[in-house]
Amino acid sequence: MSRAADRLRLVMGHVDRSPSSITCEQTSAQAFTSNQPQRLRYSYDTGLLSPQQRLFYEENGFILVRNLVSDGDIERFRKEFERICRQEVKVPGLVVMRDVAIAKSEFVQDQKAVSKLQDFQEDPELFRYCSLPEILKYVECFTGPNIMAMHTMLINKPPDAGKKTSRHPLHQDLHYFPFRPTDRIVCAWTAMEKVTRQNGCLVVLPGTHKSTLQEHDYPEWEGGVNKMYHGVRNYDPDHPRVYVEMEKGDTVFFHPLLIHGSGMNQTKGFRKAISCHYASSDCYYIDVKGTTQENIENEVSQIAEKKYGMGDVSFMDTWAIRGRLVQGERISM
Ligand SMILES: O=C(O)CCC(=O)C(=O)O
Repeated sequence: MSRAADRLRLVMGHVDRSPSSITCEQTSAQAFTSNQPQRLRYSYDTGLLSPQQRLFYEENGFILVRNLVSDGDIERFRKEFERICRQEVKVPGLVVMRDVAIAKSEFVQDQKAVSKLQDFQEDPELFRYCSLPEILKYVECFTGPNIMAMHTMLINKPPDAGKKTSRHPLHQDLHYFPFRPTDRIVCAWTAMEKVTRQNGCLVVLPGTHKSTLQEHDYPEWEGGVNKMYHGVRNYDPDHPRVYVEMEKGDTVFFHPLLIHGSGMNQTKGFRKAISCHYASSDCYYIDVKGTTQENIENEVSQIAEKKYGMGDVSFMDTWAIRGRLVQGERISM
C-alpha cells in the first residue's frame, strides 16, 4: 500500500469512519504531504462519497459524477426551456439573458437569442432539477442536511458570433454571494448534452478553492462581455487547468472559491447545462460594504430595484427572496 493510502487511513480514522472500511487506490491524494492527522475540511461523510472522492475534493475543489441525471429528466428540462423561449409560460422572477454579440446583431428569434435563464425557482418543471434526490444526496456531503437552493441557471451557450463573447471569464462564484461560511456552499452543474473543449466545457484551476476571494471586475475584452460576467483580476496564468469534458447527465460539484470559467463555443450548436448553487440553511448573511464584493453588490442592487420596481433592495434581500428550502429545515437563511 502506498504512503498516501496509509495516510488516508489515518486521516479518515480521525474523521468519522472506521479505518477498516477504507480501501484506497493511488490517487491525487499523494500530493497530501503533511505528517499530522488532519480533518477533512470541505466535506462530510454521509456514507456516499468514497475516501478517494473526499480527498479529491479536498485537494482540487471539485468532483465529477458520471451519469447522474437521467436522459428523461434532461429532455423535460430542455422542453421547458424551449417553452419559456417561445413565451408559452411566464415565470415570475425569471431573468432571460442574451449574448452581447447576438443581441447586437440581426434579430434572432426563439431560443437562439437566449444565452441563459437565471432564477427559475418559480418554474416547477426546471426547479425539479434542484430537488432531484440524486443531486441532493451529493449536495448534502458539502452543505450538511439542511439545504437551500440559492441560485439557479440554465445556460444555453451559443455558437460564438465571431467576437469571443461566448466565453465565460475565469471567476470565483463566491464573488456573487453575500453569505457564509464558504465551505458550506456548493454548485451542481449538469451537462444537458456532451460538452467538450470545442463547445466550451467548464475549465477549472484545481486547488484554487484553498485560496481567498479575489478582486473581480469586467474583463477588457475587445468584442465586449456579457452582463454580470465579472472575471477574477489576478490569477496565475501558469496554474494548471482542467477542461472538464462531460457526457449528457454527468454532474460536476464544485466549491465557490474554485476559479473556473468556460471557453468559446466553436461549434454550430448550442451547449446547454443546468445548474444550482446550494448553501446550508444555517449559513448567515454578511455585509460586503468595503470588500471586493462591493462592485457586484452595487450592480445587483440596481438591477433588483428595476426588476422588483422598488428602491433600496439590498444585496442580501435579493438572495433571501430567491432562496428556496429543498431539504431539512430553514434555519438562518
Ligand atoms: O456554463 C458556463 O459556461 C459557465 C457557467 C459559470 O461558470 C457561471 O455561470 O458561474
